Amino acid sequence: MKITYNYDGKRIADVLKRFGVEFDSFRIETFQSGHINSTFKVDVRSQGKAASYVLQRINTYVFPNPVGIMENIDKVTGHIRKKLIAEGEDPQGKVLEFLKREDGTNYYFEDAENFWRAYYYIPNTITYDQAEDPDVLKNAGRSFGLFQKQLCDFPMEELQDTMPNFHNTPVRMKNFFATCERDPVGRRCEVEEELRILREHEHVWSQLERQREEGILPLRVTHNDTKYNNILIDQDTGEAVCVIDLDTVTPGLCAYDFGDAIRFSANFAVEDEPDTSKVGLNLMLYEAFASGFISACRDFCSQTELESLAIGAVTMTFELAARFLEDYVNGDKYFKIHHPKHNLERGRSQLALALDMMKKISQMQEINCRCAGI
Ligand code: GN1
Ligand code: MG
Repeated sequence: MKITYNYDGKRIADVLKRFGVEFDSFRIETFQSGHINSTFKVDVRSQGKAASYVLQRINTYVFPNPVGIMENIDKVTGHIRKKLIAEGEDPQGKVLEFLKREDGTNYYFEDAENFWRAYYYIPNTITYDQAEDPDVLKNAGRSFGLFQKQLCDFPMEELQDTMPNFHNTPVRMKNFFATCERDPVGRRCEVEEELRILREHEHVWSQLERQREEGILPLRVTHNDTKYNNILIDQDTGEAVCVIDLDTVTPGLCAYDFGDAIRFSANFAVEDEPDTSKVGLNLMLYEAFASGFISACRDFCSQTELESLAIGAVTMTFELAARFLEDYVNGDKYFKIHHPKHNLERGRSQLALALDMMKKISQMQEINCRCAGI
C-alpha cells in the first residue's frame, strides 16, 4: 500500500479530537488504495503513551445516507463481537471497533460534505493490493466466508438498505445503457464495442438476479466489497485478522462476495491493467481463495448456492466493467481516478477478465465442487 500525505494535518487531528481522543503530538499517513473514501492513519502520543487510529472521511456523493451506514455497522460489528465472545474468543483486533462520541454516535458530521468516523488501528497488520502468496489468499477466503457465517443469524430486516440494488447486475447494466443513451460528455463513441459485448452476454449476467427473484438463491448478510485489500493480514503469520470496509454490508447473495473477491484477487494483472493481454483468471489463485471461502461456507450454504459461486465471479466482473465504463461515460463522478482514461481502462480490463473467465467456467465449477465435496 502506497502511503503519502496530502491533507491538512491539523484539521484531521482536530476531527480525531471530536471523538474524545486527547493527545500532545500526532503523525498522519494517507492510505491510498480505496476508490471512494479518504482514509488516514493517525498516530498520537499522549503523556508518553502511543496509540493509533484510522480516520475516514466518507464520500457522501457515493453514500448519501452515511448515518444509516454507521448504524448498520454498529449492529453488525456488535453481532460479530458478541459471537466471538460466546465462542470464548477475545474480539479485540478481530472485528473493527469504532470510536463513540459523547452523544453515543459513532460518526462526526463536520458539515454537509464532511462526514467522519474513526476506529482503533489494528497493529501489526497489512493489506495487499495484489495476491502473491496462495496460502495468504486462502486465509483471506476463509475469513470472508467466516464473515458471512458469523452473520448468518443476524436479523436482516434490521439493516437499512443504504445502497439499493448495489449488486443488482441487470440494474447496473440498465444504468450503463441509459447513460450511454444520454451521452452527457460525448464519450459513448469510445465504448461501442464494450456495449455490444455486454449486451451480448445478458444471459450470463442476468442469471443470479433471476435465481434470487425466483427464490432459488437466498439473501444473506453479505459484505459486498470483498477486495483483497479489504482484509487485514497479520504481517508475521499471513493469517487474515479482520474484515474491513463495512460500508456496503447489506442483504446480498453469497456469490457476490465470492465473485467480487475472485475478480480482484485471482486476476493475473491488477484491476486497472491497461494492457488487456496481461489480464486473465489465474486458476491457481482461484483455487486458493475458493478452498478457503468454501471451507467456511459449506456448512450453512445450500448446494445450489455453492454451485452459483463460479457464475458469481463472472457476473461481478461484468458488473464492474459496466460500472467503471458507466462512470467514464458519465464524466468520472463516482470512482476516484488517477488519470483521464482511468475508468475506461478499468472497464476494458474488467471486461477482458470476464471474457477469460467465461472460457474457464467449467474448470472453476470443478474446483468449487471439489472444495465443497459435491
Ligand atoms: C469501490 O472503496 P473501495 O475501493 O473498497 C467500490 C466497490 C468496487 C471497487 C472497485 C461503495 O470499493 O463496489 O468493487 O471500488 N465501492 C463502492 O475497485 O462503490
Ligand atoms: Mg469500499
